[in-house]
Amino acid sequence: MKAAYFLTLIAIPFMVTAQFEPNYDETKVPKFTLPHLLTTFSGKSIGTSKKWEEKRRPELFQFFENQIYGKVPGNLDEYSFKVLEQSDKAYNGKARRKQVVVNLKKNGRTLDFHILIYLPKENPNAPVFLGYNFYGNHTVTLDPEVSITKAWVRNNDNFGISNNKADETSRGIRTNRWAIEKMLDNGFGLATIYYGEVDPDKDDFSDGLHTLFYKEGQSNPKTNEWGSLAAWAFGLSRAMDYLEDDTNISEVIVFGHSRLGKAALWAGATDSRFSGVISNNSGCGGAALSKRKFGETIGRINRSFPHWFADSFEKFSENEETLPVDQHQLLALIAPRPVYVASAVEDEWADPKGEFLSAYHASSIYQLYGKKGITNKKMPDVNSPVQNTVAYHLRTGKHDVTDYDWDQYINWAKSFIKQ
Ligand code: GTR
Repeated sequence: MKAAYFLTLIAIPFMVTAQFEPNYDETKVPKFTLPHLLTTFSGKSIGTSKKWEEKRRPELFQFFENQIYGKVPGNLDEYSFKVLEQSDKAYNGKARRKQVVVNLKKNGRTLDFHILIYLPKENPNAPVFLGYNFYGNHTVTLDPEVSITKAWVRNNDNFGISNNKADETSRGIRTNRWAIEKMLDNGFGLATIYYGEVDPDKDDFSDGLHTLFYKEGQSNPKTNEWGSLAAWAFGLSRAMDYLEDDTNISEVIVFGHSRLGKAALWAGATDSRFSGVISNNSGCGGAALSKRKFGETIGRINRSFPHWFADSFEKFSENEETLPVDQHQLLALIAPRPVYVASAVEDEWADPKGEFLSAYHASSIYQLYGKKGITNKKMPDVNSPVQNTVAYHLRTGKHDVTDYDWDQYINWAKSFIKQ
């Protein structure tokens, strides 16, 4: 009897995971009331951007910080960086390359991460896209001078990565996702970081950024403290500390794909130095509305990736109804700065319609700032971008980052960057 009970206890969580059937049927999307952007939790309506900044934004921000992504527990003790290498001969002399190491210190512990930067030589003070990569800086380019990360990397047979170590075999395997020459030709630069150097993407809090902040005897963040997404967002801000002082860089638009799109959105919400934010296929816990429960859900993401969010987010697993916010309000925290949400037709797991509706519903705060968001509630046709201060496109194809996406981001960024 006791043994059977014990077995049931062990078996249930696995069964729930195994049984998860994502809903891809629009008629089965539950009826829900979207939490109102411009009404405070106590029911007061917000009619000006001033009131938004004084009353509504802070309470929403605190909710996302304490109940979803988790709080950063304090400040660093020390921060420093060093340009390890630079050249003006990259991309056949078209680009200036810099490889910068950033060093973070706290409680006597230390962490290094590397920023790879390409800047168009023709533009001595260029805007850059800043974005994490999934497998190491050496994977975004065939440039033989880019150093290979020594950090833990997820194994990938296709990329020749085993024993969680990257080597020459994986150089350039992700060039398809980073249209570097296109950026350079349009006057933009790229700054990229391997996200695993900031926090390895595994359910293990014994490594990465979190450990720097532990008090004596602590081995996990507290319930309302940061998961990996917030740690990655914090890393983007520390990259920004360097980038904003680099005299060859004018401004920084933060970009991310998928889980790193979720991190980019949170970075945009927490750090107003980013002059624009791009969420590429960020899905659940990113741009997609949670209450639609279409594709990936809160319960599913918390079970598959228990380390991404604060533990406090767990109470909304299979319980989206009680969530007093939704992800359009995350986008709204970025206002009035430009934000771009992009989806892909075959990426139903990320709920393209939920991503679109989020951008649409966030737009009311942009209006209060006199900026144009998404004004038509009907989803635009495939490959027909709508590019205002809030921008959206749905492209053909899969969960990925393509040249088409970069064409749109570059075009849109040109509309608001100071040149
Ligand atoms: C999936 C996850 C998504 C998305 C994606 C990715 O497995 O369910 O939320 O983040 O990974 O990052 O590629």
